[in-house]
Amino acid sequence: MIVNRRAPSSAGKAVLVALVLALLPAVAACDSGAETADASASDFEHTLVPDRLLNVNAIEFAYNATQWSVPAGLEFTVTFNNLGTIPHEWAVLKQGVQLDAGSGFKEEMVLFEIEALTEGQSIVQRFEIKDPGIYQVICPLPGHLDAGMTSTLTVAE
Ligand SMILES: [Cu+2]
Repeated sequence: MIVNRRAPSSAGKAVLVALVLALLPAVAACDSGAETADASASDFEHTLVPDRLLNVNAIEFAYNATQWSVPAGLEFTVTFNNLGTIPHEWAVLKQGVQLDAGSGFKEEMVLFEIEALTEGQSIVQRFEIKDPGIYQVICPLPGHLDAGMTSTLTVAE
C-alpha cells in the first residue's frame, strides 16, 4: 500500500476551498434576493442533504458508527476525521468482499479509500456508488481491522 502523508492534507484543503468558493455565490445571491440558478446552487443544496453527508471519525481502534447509509447512484460527501493518536484510513471494499482478518487484505479489494490521515487531520472527499448493496469498510493499516476497525456502508436504491 502506498501511504502518502502529504497528499490527503493538501487534497483536503483544496476540496474545502472549493466548497467555500461554491457556497459564496449562493450566500451572496440570498442576501441580494437574486435568482440562484447557477451551477453553484446545486452544490449548495448537496451540502444540506443529510443522508449524503457522512461524518466519519476514527480512533484506536474503531469508527464512530457500525453502519453508514447512502443512496445509490448519487454523489455523497465523506468528512473523515482522525481523532486518534496514530494514522487511520477509511476503505470501502468491493461488493462481496468480507474480511475477518487484516492478513487477507489486498489492495485490489478496495472500491475506494481515503488514504492515511495522521492524528488530528481531517479531509473531505466525494464518492458515488452505482450498485446498491452492503459494503464492508475497514482501516487497512496493519493490525487495525483485527483490532476492530470495521463497519458497514449500506448503499440503498
Ligand atoms: Cu486505523
